[in-house]
Amino acid sequence: NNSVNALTWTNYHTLAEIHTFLQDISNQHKDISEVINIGTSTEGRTLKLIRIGANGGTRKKAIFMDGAIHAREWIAPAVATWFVNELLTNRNKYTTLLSQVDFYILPVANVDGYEYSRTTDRMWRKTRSANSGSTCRGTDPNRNFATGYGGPGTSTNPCSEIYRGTRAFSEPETKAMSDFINNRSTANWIVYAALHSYSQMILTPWGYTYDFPPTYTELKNLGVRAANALTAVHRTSYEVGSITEILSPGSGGSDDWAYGSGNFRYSYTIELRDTGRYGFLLPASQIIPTAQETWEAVLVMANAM
Ligand code: ING
Ligand code: ZN
Repeated sequence: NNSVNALTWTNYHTLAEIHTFLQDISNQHKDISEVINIGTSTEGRTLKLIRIGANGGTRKKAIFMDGAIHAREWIAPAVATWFVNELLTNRNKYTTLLSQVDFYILPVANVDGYEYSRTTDRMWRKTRSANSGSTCRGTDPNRNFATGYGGPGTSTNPCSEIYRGTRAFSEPETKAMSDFINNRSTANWIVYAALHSYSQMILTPWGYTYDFPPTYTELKNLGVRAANALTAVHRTSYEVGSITEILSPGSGGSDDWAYGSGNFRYSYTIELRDTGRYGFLLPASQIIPTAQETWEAVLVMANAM
């Protein structure tokens, strides 16, 4: 079947190609994976994630990763699908890990925005929902989660790139993610990693306040270990710290919610390559090296569970 594994990591792909890849590779590895539709976007597209892990008992330790919550950050789904391919194609390398940990990978969280960025406006960031009383579209899904919702680093202006929406989880995409995480009784969530670009940073909560979270030392220590493993691959430098410490406030982010809701012990936003030379327009020739190095960081996180 020549449609199987029909994804490459030398160019960026459409949503349809990504979704077909997930289903095809899962069909080849049915014993340790499944594709789960977790919801439907504003424009009616399916939110597809893949669970990878050997069937263990109930409440298996689990890591959740999402990509392309922001539409223009194309490197995120490229890296996420590379992870899926790595885990399944080289499954024999990961037998012990996959017996202990379930990976839940949602390569494209903002499906409508991602397609809009591919077809119409390369620099689109937000969802594509209509805003009443405005001709501007979209909510920033990374300002739409409930923890710290409406705080600093957000906007009430529907035309803003950091528009927070009318209320927490107003977007079907963020609602689907939080419902899935809250309701997945077979997952013992430990690590949450949101894949974004760009800046080369591993960020911890909080984004909504300058205060540090109660377990900041633990979050930072694992983040530093992950960054060191990443850097060892291609000598790419990474910064590690809380969002407000090394960036600026942003409230309603997915990582603040993952941690603040109590669902996850560890929560990170990983800002992938680069530091601004190409920015969101990272050449496809950098997909594989970016994925290789980031994978080592993810393995440090997964092995800490
Ligand atoms: N950066 C993140 C953003 O949403 C962030 C930084 C993460 C802010 C988490 C707040 C919470 O703006 C990118 N590149 O999207
Ligand atoms: Zn982003």
